[in-house]
Amino acid sequence: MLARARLTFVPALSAPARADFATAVRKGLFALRKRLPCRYLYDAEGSRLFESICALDEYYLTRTERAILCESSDLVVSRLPRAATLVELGSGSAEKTRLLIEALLRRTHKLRYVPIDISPSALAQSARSLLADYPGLSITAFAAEYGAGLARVHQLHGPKLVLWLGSNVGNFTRAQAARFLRTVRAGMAPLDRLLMGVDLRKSGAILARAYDDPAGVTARFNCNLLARINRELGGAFDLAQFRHRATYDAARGRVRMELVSQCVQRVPIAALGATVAFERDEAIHTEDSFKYSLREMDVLAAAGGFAVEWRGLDANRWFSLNLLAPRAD
Ligand code: AVJ
Repeated sequence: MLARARLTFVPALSAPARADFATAVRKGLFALRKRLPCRYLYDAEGSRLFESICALDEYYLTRTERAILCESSDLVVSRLPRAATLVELGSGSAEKTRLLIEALLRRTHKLRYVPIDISPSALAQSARSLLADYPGLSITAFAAEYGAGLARVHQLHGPKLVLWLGSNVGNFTRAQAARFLRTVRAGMAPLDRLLMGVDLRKSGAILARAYDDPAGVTARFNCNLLARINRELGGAFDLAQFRHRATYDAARGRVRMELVSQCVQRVPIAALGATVAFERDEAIHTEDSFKYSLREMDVLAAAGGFAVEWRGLDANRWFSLNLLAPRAD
């Protein structure tokens, strides 16, 4: 009961989420090159599958970022004003966030945490578990996409640390990432900081295993997008007739994920009143994951209006944690 008083849960403002999904599916599957926006991967089932990905040995990102955070959360926190609010974009399970919450609570006994996530189920679950573990914590949770979430962040008073972990930036093209950072920057005061976890360029073999694991968890995560169309829009996708494919384009520093039709097929989608036709080997592009060199990371920070104040790396230099300070301009 006490926990409830410390939680404010703000559901998504736009009620017609289903209509958005239908519109995106119609637009994406009737395009010449089929594609679906990756944000729709994260319904309750997709968020659960993503957590399973994070636990895979092959998916080095999560444990590597956690290791860097483990070593450096006190140092990061020491650079912030005392009363800072902790904001997180795409908080998911917020497991790694605990390291920062604990570091902040070592300095002050009260802390406000403002997680923003597209998945209401992941948000509610993580909030409940954090409140149970940290009596000094209060949470204002926003079930929102980045755009709507940022508008909320801009309304917050007082100093803040904004977290954008897990290399979530990878879903954006480099140009979109710079634009997004400028939007984040616009809502920040000089003493506010952005802590950004970014996956680095590395050998294609390591990336291939990370994005197409032998146990098939990533394949299930990707295929869940078709299952979601079946569930929510009355689609008739036979998941056995699609294959997960992840390819690394080293020149672009981009892992691309697709669902590849294994045969010529037609798939009715009731809510659209339409049928989608597939050639054999025709692909639906579902997600990109861009990787950065350290120099590209510097360029991105500068393009977003930030200076890299501190950077943490693992011994392999597979992942980077970047503390960004808004540049005066
Ligand atoms: C959540 C976007 C960081 O790109 O590594 C993992 C998503 N997709 N495996 C990533 C993902 C397939 C993940 N991000």
